[in-house]
Amino acid sequence: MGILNITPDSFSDGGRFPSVAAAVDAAGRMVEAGAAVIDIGGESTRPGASAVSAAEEIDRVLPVIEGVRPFDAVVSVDTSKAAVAEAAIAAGAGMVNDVLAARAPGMLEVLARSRVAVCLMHMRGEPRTMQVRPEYEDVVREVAAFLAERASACRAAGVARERLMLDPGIGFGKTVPHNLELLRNLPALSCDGLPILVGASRKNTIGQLTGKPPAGRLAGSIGAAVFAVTRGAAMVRVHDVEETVDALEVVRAIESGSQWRPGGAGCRRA
Ligand code: 8Y4
Repeated sequence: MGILNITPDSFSDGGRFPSVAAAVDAAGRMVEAGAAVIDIGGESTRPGASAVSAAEEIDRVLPVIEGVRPFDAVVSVDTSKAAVAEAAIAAGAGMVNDVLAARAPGMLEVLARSRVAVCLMHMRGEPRTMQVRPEYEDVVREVAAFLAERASACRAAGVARERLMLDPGIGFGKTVPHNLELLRNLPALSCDGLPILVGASRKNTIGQLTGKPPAGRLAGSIGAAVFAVTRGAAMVRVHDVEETVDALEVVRAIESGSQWRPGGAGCRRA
């Protein structure tokens, strides 16, 4: 899953609205590099980021969804708002990536009325305050219990289990040790075998471990992605698709006893 943030400071062409063409180009490069999913988000979830109205979020993401839809990848909309999810689904999104795990008003109903895939992510607290001394008695059990409860809520609302993915929410109300413990225990997070998505790319935990600013976190992020996939993650959410796909392809070739042929296309875009 390649990350495409559509906020006024990303892809800005100087005006009030971000450049749709630049965002669509970036998505095309990620698909070319092997992304199966493009995650399009119009609201920053960073601590201290200002809230965005549903109408503003729709204005930001809809033209990009329409531009990315023709590509050979699933369009995911990164939103917690029912109205944004509904508009994105109508515009062709095939997945809703919801950091609130369908707790916002109307979201369960929108998801139930659709046929899209859904990622349910764990967040402790809310973005503004979530990093203020997060505490758990047993982070793995608590995150697993939350994800199981949200998966049940979705199924009770009419979302088939085949449409669900779970995500521990690396960095969302967790210390570095919490994040590492979650990564070490991915299989324990998967309530009856639902696929797991992991997003650690360039996050603060990678920075803490390497001492690097966000721009220097590529190698650390690849380490986390490779670890997550070898420990059972079905998908990783990353900024650097080409580099991560290369790393994962080498790992896959080694693990499979190598189906590789010189000069072949490898497994990329299989
Ligand atoms: C540098 C780079 C600093 C990235 C901070 C960040 C996840 C997610 C986000 C995740 C799922 C982020 C929308 C936070 N993280 N969705 N979204 N899983 N499913 N921060 O881990 O990337 S946004």
